[in-house]
Amino acid sequence: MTEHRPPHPRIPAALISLGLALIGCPGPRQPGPVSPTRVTHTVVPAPVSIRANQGEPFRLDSMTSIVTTNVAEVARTGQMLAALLRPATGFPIPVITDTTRPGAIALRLNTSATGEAYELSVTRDSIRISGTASGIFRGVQTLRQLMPPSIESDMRVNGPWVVPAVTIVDQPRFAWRGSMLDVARHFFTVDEVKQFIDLLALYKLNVLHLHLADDQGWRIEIKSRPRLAELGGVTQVGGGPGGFYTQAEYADIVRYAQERYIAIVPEIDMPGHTNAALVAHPELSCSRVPPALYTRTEVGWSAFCPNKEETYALIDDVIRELAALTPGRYIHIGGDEVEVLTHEDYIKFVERVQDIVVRHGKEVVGWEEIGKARLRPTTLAQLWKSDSAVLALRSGAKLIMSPAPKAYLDMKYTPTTELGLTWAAIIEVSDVYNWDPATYQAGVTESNIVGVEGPIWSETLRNITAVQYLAVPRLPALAEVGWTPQSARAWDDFRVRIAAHAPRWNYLGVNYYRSPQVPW
Ligand code: TNX
Repeated sequence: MTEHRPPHPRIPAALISLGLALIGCPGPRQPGPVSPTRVTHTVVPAPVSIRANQGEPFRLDSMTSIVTTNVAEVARTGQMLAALLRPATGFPIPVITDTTRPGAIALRLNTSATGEAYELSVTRDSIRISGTASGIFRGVQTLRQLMPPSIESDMRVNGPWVVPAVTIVDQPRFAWRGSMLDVARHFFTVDEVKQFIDLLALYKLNVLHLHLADDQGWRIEIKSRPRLAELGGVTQVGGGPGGFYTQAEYADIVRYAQERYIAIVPEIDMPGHTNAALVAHPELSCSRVPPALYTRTEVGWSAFCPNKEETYALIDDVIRELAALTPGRYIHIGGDEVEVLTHEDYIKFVERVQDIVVRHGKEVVGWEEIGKARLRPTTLAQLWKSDSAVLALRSGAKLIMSPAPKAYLDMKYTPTTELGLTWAAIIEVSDVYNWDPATYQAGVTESNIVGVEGPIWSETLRNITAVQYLAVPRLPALAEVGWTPQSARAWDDFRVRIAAHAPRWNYLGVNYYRSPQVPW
């Protein structure tokens, strides 16, 4: 996607402030002790800097308009904001390009801004959001959270629609802030995936990693290999009907995410977790014996045969079609939990598939086990169990931090939580919040990390309501880990802010866990 910038090199916040100071801008204020302008707010993730302006707040009324530049991307964000504001307020909220109109919400590109940075300033007379195109979209989410939760209502409700007079200067700590949805163990419809994307957008996440193939199901149409989805997509955990996305449906998901500045990272897990593919193509297993469909949840037992050219011919077809469907830079090749191949065969496989992905113009993400192979410096390894991620650093590859005891959002909240698993940990909201990706793993520093991701494996999750229950409020907590400077984060502050989001989730129809740690 156009605004999904390369994750590195990243510029430390301090250097950006210094740069802004040199060109005469105040730059982000350092978070610090109570100042006279300190503002209480409920924005999640907490912005880098927020201070109160003199004077009255802004009030939306029947005259409020949205003024955008005529850059199509910004105009589209303006239309999305208008669509959000109209139902609850009942105001017409025209979207126009007339810059002289008073009482307006103005969205402006700032050509010197980078990444997802934005500034938001509110006075009695206007609201201005400026930044990159993606930054403006992020700033709109902040504006949304500065308004009463009832702004999310799809029926007209009473205001007043007051926005406090503040100035916010904001940008993310990490370039990669994601979640993963496992659509293989249980299948989720296009509409359910879009609902999940809406949740990511509200909390300024910018990556949705889709786990598209596993033992139980193959979920994406591959036109040159139609058997994969037709035979491999027919069931799921527990034996339900499963399903798959046609390429047109998948492209619709990608476009929906792109409009929200979220990159879809497609994962085809291999060489293990491949039973569904082998049902369709038994010639790719070393034994050639056609396997049965699988609907239970053990892992580690299936594998593509790494010594057959047919294996790489199929992978080439799959990656070529996926690359054509992927505007983002990355394709995820899995690589986890292979218990039936030799070390040498595993390494050879990963290196060959890495070359295939690069030949199709994309870069590789893999679970941390791929660190055992020779990686390209542009490859990303996803830490989950901390046993081989540091090996990936030998080649200059960087890490996505998804340590299971902190970031696995498919774990139970408490031993009695009905949904979820327990193998990695029991994970309350504060556990997700209280860690620093830059100090979590010995041998890994901030410069080795592109960001954080919260995987949601779906062995126990049969619909999006169940996914939401495990994701909320832990995904907003992880979003703050990824966005907000470490020095500006505090659990006691977060728990109060996130409590105020419950009415918003109720209006949005989002299921959530009422953690006893949060003062609802
Ligand atoms: C481990 S995490 C897996 C998945 C399971 C998950 C359940 C990883 C790379 N592999 O196959 O679904 O645990 O929490």
